[in-house]
This record gives sequence, structure tokens and C-alpha cells, in this order.
Amino acid sequence: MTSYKLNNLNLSKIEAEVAIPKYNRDNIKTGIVHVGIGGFHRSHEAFYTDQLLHDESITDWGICGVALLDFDTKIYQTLKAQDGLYTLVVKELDGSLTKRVVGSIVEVLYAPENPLKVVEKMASSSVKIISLTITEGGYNYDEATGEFNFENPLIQHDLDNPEAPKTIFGYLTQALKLRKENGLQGVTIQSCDNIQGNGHMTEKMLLSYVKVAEPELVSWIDEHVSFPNAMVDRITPATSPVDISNLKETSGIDDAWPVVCEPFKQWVIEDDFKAGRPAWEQVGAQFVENVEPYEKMKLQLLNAGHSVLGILGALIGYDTIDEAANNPSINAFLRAYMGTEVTPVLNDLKGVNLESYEVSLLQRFGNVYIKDQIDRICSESSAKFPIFILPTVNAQLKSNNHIEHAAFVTAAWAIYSLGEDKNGKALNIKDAMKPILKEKAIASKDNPTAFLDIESIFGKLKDSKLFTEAFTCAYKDIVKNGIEKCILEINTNRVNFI
Ligand code: CS2
Repeated sequence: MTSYKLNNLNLSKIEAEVAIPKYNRDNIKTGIVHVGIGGFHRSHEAFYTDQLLHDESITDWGICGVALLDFDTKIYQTLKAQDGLYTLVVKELDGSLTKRVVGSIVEVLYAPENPLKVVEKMASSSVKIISLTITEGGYNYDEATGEFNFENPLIQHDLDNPEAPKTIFGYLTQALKLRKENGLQGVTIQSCDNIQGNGHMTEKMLLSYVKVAEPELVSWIDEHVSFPNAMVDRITPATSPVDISNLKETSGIDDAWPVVCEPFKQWVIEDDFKAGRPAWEQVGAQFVENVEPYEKMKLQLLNAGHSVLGILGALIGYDTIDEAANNPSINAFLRAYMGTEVTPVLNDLKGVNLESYEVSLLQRFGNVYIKDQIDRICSESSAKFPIFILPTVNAQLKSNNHIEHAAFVTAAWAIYSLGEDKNGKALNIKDAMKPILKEKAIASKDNPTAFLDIESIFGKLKDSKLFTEAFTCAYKDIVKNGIEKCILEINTNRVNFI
């Protein structure tokens, strides 16, 4: 079929094939600057906002997408060439595809090319929200100290070169300083990352930086900036070359970087916006007073569940999450982890239904059409483990409760960090801490708990006898008997705790 490059000019030509934005994009003003225009932002906040912009009375909430890092150049160039447009392809549970072109990103900027332009955009009077998807590791938090990591060379760079920043902290500081100088009113900094208390985390990390970089700005921030917490959710695998060619062949859309995702979506937000906000509740977001129960449920069940499936599945040699989720013994392992280790920790949460959440999670993980990459899930595990799994373990240890499954997954991660699956095939490990993970994984061959030495990931976990024993036992067992046999054993409670 004839295909058309996705851009403003060609929109009407593809209208017969897919839904397109029905609002006049030229009339939309930028009210949100969003940093991190990867797949998740585009399947989530940008999608909700696109739906809202179909209400013609709403014209103030267009998004300016910012590509912050050097390696974001491809997404910047793609969106720039496509006038900010992209196709969202929802992979439904029955295998059908629902496609629509999303139009809420009305501008794009590439920060390394022109830092000042980004600072000025963040400081412009029409911008009321600066939202972020900068990944768990992007917050520069050190688990060992519980503080901002000033040793990060990029942070040092930003302190030395305030006018040419590289990190989000340098950018926000410059932008807020300019807002203050221009006498502007408040602004909201809204994290959309998977972090418990993501608003609190953003505030704490930013203020740590500002206290050193620009101390006079601290009191202005206290008064003029809010940092709402939020739970964000939509499984969004990396787009594959097949997704791109299918879209072209079946719908005639030549989109260099469409986004694929699951049908489920959820966004629960604390209603604390300093300068107004879009009425996202009109398109399905929930505004609540306290998001903590929703965050805990999501991070400790969904995200942790993903890590469990990813690490165990990788060692077995699987490529996608559905393969792991549909393996009966991994599935039983995951259910036991959720039931005996996570649910007791979350039991007191008000306002959420854990049972139905767990049922829906297993269905989402098992969706064979999503093909979420195990490599994606296992990437940056060193930033994910402290957020997704450690809170469960620490809470369980406090009450001397079960931690065997978490210890088993941690041991499996140590073995994964050696770099090969059970068949000796090289694993594609992407992790900022890869060298130290490997070093400790090698040391673990003689002394298994060496892996737990990495305090910036595990904190003081090594001090727990209960955990180190379970970890050591699982480690030795996996080395001796192989991953699959050990999963079966732990499921039938036949693990030989030496
Ligand atoms: C995943 C998340 O990165 C991960 O490990 O668990 O990206 C997950 O897919 C999203 O949080 C779903 O909302």
C-alpha cells in the first residue's frame, strides 16, 4: 500500500486508516515542558493530554518535549521531522491493534544543541508544569547514604558550568532562577517515574543540589514550586523494527518511531499543582489526596514482578516477559512471591484492592501480543532493585517474615551478572553499574554474599542473617542444580536450606 511520511501535511491522507488529532494543533499553546520523550511518556502523559485536547475549549496544555541527553538525538530528530506527531499502537488482549496518531507534543527541543533555549522554555510564562520521565537512576539518589550523589561527574560539571548544564538538576535550577528573576508565579515539577514518593524524591534531590549551586533560590522554591507525587502505569515495550514496518505496510504510515503499548493505563496523581493543571480526570486520570497506597501497590507488585520475571526468564534463555509469565513454574514462583512476601507488607493499604490487582497483573504479564523485552526489564536493575524489591524485603525482615523468594531472585541476579544464561549464551546487560556488578558476581563464586557488598544498591541488607542465609543457600543451589530445577524446588518447598 502507498505510505506517507508522518507529518502535519500528510495527516489528512492517513485519516482513513487511523484516528488522527481532530483539534487544530496550531492553536495549542505550550503549557507543559516534558523532559524525556521516550516510549513511556508518549504512551502515557502525552496520550492522556492528546485525549483532553479534543475538548476544543482546552488550548493551553500543549507539550514541549525535551530530549536532554546526547544519545536522545535520534528521538529529537524523528519527532522534529514529524512535527511532533507519532503513532500510538495499542496491542489489545485479542491481538488486534488500535492505532492513533497523537498530537499533543507541539514542540520539541534538543538540550545539548541549545541549553539556553530549554532553560528559557522552562521559564516561559505560559509553562505551568515541568514534567519528567528521567528513569529511576536519573534522580541521582544514593541508597547507601540516602542522599544526593555529589560525586557524579555530571553534577560536578553542572556546578562548574551553571550556564551549560547537562543534568536535569542543572536545567531546573537555571530555569527556576530565571522564573524568579522574571517575577513569575509558581510552577509544578511533576515526576512521572517509578519511584516511591516520586514528587518528594524530586523535591529532596533538587533542593540538595540548589542548596549548593544557588542557595538564595531555596526559599523561592519552597514558596513557588510544588512537587506532586504520582503513580504512573502503562507497559510500553521498546518499539521493534517489525512494529515500524507493520505500521507502514498495514496502515500506510511511515512513522520512524511509533510507540507500542498495552491497553491498560493508570495515572493516580496527588492534586498539588501550584499554577493550575489540565483536567486529566476528564480522560481517566485519578486525582487523590494520598497516592502512597497506589504507588506501593504498583512498584512492589508490578515493577517488582517484572524484575522477577525478567531475571529468572533471562537465565532460562527467554527473550520476552510473556514467555516467562506463561512458564508454569515461574508463574507459580511469582504468585508465591506476591502472596507470601509482598501482600503481607501491603495489607494495610487503604483504597486499593490487592487481590484484583494481582489477578489483572498476571493477565497483563502473560499478554502474548505485547512481547515486552526481557532486556528492557533487566536494564538498569541496579537502580530498580532498591525501589521495587528492597522495601518489601526490609519490611518483611522487620517482622521476621518470609524473604526466600526475594533472596532467590537476588541470588539469580548475582548469577545473571556473570553475563551468561543457563545455556552459556551471552546476556545483553545494560546497567550503569555493570562493571561493579560483574566484579562482585565473580567474587560471589567463592563467597556468595560478596554481591551484597554493593551498599549503593542493597544498603545494609548484608547485616541480616536471615537474608544472607537464604541468599547463600539459593545461590549455591542455583549453581549446583540449575535455575529451572531450583524454581521447581522452591515452589514445592523442597529447597534444602543448608
Ligand atoms: C518496568 C516498567 O522498567 C521496568 O522494569 O517494570 O517500565 C513498567 O513496564 C512500567 O512501569 C509499567 O507501567
